[in-house]
Amino acid sequence: MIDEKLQPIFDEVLRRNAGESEFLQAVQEVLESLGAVVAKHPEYAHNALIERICEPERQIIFRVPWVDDRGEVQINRGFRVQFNSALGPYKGGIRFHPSVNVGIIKFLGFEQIFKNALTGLPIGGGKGGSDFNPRGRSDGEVMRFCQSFMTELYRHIGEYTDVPAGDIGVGSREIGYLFGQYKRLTNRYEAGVLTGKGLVYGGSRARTEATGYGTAYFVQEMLATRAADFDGKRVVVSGSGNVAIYTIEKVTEFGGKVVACSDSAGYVVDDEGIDLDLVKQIKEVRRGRISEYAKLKGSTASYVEGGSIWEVPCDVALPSATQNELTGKDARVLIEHGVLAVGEGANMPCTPEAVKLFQEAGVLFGPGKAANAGGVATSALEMQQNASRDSWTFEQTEERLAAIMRDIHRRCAETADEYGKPGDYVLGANVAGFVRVAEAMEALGVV
Ligand code: NDP
Ligand code: 2IT
Repeated sequence: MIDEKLQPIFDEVLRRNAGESEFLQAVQEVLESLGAVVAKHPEYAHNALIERICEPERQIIFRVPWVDDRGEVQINRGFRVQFNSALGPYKGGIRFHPSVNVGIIKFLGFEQIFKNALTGLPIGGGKGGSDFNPRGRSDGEVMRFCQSFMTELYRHIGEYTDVPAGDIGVGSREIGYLFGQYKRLTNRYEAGVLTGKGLVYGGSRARTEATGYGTAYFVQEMLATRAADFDGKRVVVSGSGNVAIYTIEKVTEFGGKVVACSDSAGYVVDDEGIDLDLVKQIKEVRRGRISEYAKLKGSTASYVEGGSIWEVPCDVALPSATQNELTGKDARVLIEHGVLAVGEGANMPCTPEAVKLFQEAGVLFGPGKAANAGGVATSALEMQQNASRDSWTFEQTEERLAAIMRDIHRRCAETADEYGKPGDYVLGANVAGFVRVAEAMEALGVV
């Protein structure tokens, strides 16, 4: 429920962003958390501060023409939403997926504001992307697409302005092509303009692993509040991309047994525990489908086409694919199977109904803006290394990441306690993130 004082703000957001369902869903969830804050700190509602947080500072939409391998001209749409720069340059990933539209980029950019604030690092919130579908495209096609995308984007970004990174469909290959074109267009070796770079041209160690590792660290902290840990737990991780792979890696290191993962076509179950080297071979090297896992692994593994991965019984569920992939129906099944904790590796993977069911059932629930903040936090560490022309060891970087995740957990938990909702990480994350942004916005005046 949105507090009656904040309802007119949401009504206006609804009117102005009609039909952008994911964006409206993300705003509604945050506004539902803010009633108690404005009661305690009326100054945060002055000068239309909350209305301003809900309106992007700048939205850029552009045409991306490119030539495919058959010589035919293709047209895609590019986006960059520069949502909030009160705490630092806009920061957030770029998503290439056919489903991308302005509402999805705005939801992601909005979430990013609070996530980035929670890291405690000096980064504002933004997000970008395109409806380009990299599936089945050659390296040459992906390169030409990235070059055309950057040919417009370069004028809007910069190390002090806006620093994109990867997201769905954008990994180190795409970041390399984007950085190459930025360098060519500007004639500047400005490493801090993008993060998620390869190690040989200014990337940070542990950035590839950071989101997944960070999610595992965050969930470990949640489990510890119930005197539990990953050891011996059955874990299900959806997706099999960057976040899923490194979540599986760290959870396994922590003693958990990951028994299932997926892609958009189906899921695999392996009661021996997922063989991560095989998943990496299929997904990172061959860019193949998860169905191949069952064929290659043999009798312990099975592949289920379509269906819901959340039917696989588990103690810990880590949705790490995409928004709204875990519904109320799935949540009921997980609760029936006795799930102890759910951590969002993806952005907003659980529907509002699912979140409510988990919380009512007393399941530990870590929202994405806290649980998956390790990726962007390590991007900020990459920016630090670029600014100081330094390069840290893997251990040093992972130690910083682990400390940041423990800190985010503590801040969310303490904020939930302060507002009389112990264990409510949704409230804790929204409020702790909001307060930091609100204080900066108040100080900076009406801009
Ligand atoms: P990848 O592109 O590496 O992997 C995405 C995975 O999710 C693939 O297995 C993909 O399957 C699956 N997937 C994507 N879209 C859908 C869909 N519509 N339905 C079902 N499955 C789908 O992306 P990431 O791992 O980087 O991102 C995963 C999630 O984590 C996203 O929500 C992203 O926003 C979030 N995130 C990413 C961060 C990062 O640093 N990369 C940081 C924080 C959050 P298929 O191959 O079949 O499409
Ligand atoms: O959703 C996210 O936090 C990301 N895709 C990572 C953003 C970043 O700038 O590293």
